[in-house]
Amino acid sequence: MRIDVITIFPEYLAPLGVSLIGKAADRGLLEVRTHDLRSWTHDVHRTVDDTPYGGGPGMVMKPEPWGEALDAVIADVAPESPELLPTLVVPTPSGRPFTQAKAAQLAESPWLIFACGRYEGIDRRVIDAAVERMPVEELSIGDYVLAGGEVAVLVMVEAIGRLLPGVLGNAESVRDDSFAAGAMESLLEGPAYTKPAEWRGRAVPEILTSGNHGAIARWRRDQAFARTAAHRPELLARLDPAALDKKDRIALAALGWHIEGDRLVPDRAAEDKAPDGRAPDDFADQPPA
Ligand code: JFB
Repeated sequence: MRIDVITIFPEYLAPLGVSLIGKAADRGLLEVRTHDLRSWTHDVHRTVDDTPYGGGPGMVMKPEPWGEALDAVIADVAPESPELLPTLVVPTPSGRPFTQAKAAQLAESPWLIFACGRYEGIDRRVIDAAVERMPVEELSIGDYVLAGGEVAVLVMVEAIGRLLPGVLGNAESVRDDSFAAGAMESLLEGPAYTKPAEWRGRAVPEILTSGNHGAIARWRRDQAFARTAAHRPELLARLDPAALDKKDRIALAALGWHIEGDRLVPDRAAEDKAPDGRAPDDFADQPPA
């Protein structure tokens, strides 16, 4: 996979040369090129922003440097594959959610271009024009506001990169990850343990040292249900009951969830809330303030 990143802060992308993604690049599994947007400006101040039409706070990124940057990066296609069309990824707080499924989809693309905005974002016409030339994905990494797209690109490239063939060792399969398509699609991973078997008086759960691989898999799945019920109950609500076996249903019943028609629902949705609106986990240990 080839990845181009256009930004006014190329040094912000330095982490892509380190660790998992850096090693994958060293091994030729992906190629990351970062580009300074200001190299496509022509004024002495290398201006990339201007005041917003219609007024309002902040600045907006000017379209001209972006247009020239995208023209240049797209034209820099490898001679052996002249028909190759990149997908343009634009991180933005108003984008569609960047999910594990989206990471897996983008990992299938041979060429991604990431456009990092700053200020209040990029002039809309840049994206509207790009849509007529290539697939464009406007994506958000979560419901909070960053100061620019660079950190979102680090997040997305790491999530995509670890899915590329050969990047993870066989020992670190992505199959059991939280959100992985299949058995973990709507589940969070349970706890992990390593040696020593006892640390500061705390023993590793005995089942994990039993050597009974069937029982261990069952215990791990039960732990995943418990973790998901506690931290992300809305994920349990989208589990497909048809994909649940008898032991799954027993584990979920113990956590206060049952099947109603073709949906999984909490036993007592309204009553599960404390009168002051706190979730059960919040009042388990402490009295109300
Ligand atoms: C991404 C960005 C800004 C508009 C823009 C460019 N989940 C996320 N939160 N914030 C961003 C994001 C993603 N992906 C994000 C790109 C840009 C934020 N900004 C700052 C602030 C307010 N409104 C500029």
